[in-house]
Amino acid sequence: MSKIILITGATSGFGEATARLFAKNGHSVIITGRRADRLEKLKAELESTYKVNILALNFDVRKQADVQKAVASLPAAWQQIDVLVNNAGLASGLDPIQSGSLEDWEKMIDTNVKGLLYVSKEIIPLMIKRNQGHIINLGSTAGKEVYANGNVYCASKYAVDALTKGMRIDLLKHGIKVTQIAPGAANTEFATVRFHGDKEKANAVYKGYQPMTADDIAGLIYYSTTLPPHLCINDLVVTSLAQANSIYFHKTEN
Ligand code: NDP
Ligand code: 8X3
Repeated sequence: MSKIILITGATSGFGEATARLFAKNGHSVIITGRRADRLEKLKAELESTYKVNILALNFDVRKQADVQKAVASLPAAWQQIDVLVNNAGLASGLDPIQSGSLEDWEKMIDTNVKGLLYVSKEIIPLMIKRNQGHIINLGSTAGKEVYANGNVYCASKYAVDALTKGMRIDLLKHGIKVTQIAPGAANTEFATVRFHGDKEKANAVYKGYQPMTADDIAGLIYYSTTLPPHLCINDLVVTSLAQANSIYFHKTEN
């Protein structure tokens, strides 16, 4: 049966790969993000390749009024959202707490924590009305163990971990599934964003081992939505074979 999926941050990485996979499987997808050109391009590509309905919503998850306006603009049929993938997020900087930038801190907290809340606040009532739905939050291994210089990014992902648990408890009686996917390192635009566009530093993050890809994570997000109605993955921590947790990697020299 075709479902309606809303994905935040579908212009790159996990979100884009997830949009492709749901579209490939015949679902209607609401793709969102700040880069309107990428949204339009992806919408056109998915509609023509998979003959599915794609709706693009261009907004910044940090702007509560814009989030509210975007969701309110959805035609009634599109408001029947079956799956919300709270994916939009970022790391900005990798500095010791004593020299971190306020601007980076605010960007991470406003996007990863407040943005996730703003979007959830608009979608949860629509799911409660139907007594069904599935919320999938992108946490991280960074939300399981803190690593050096990860401070605020880790804190924001610990918040996602706590919010996922809180949502799961509060939404139990409404028949809404809540899942956290907590990946380790995956090669997307994530590190380039973290290092403010420095590609050399970003590429170094993925050297000496085989990192996960956006498609790997999209596959798990998709899988979590294919379980029977009485099953819910609460928390799925996933890393490449070469990574044990936030801190321990097995990398080859070079
Ligand atoms: P990317 O940088 O490739 O994608 C991030 C997406 O988030 C983009 O589509 C971007 O869209 C969107 N986004 C960022 N800020 C905002 C904003 N203010 N408003 C709306 N959309 C926004 O990174 P990933 O795909 O790797 O990351 C996706 C999620 O997974 C994040 O939450 C990240 O923390 C998490 N994660 C990533 C891991 C990794 O190693 N890659 C591992 C564990 C978790 P746009 O810029 O167009 O707005
Ligand atoms: C992204 C993974 O290890 O860069 O959440 O924090 S890590």
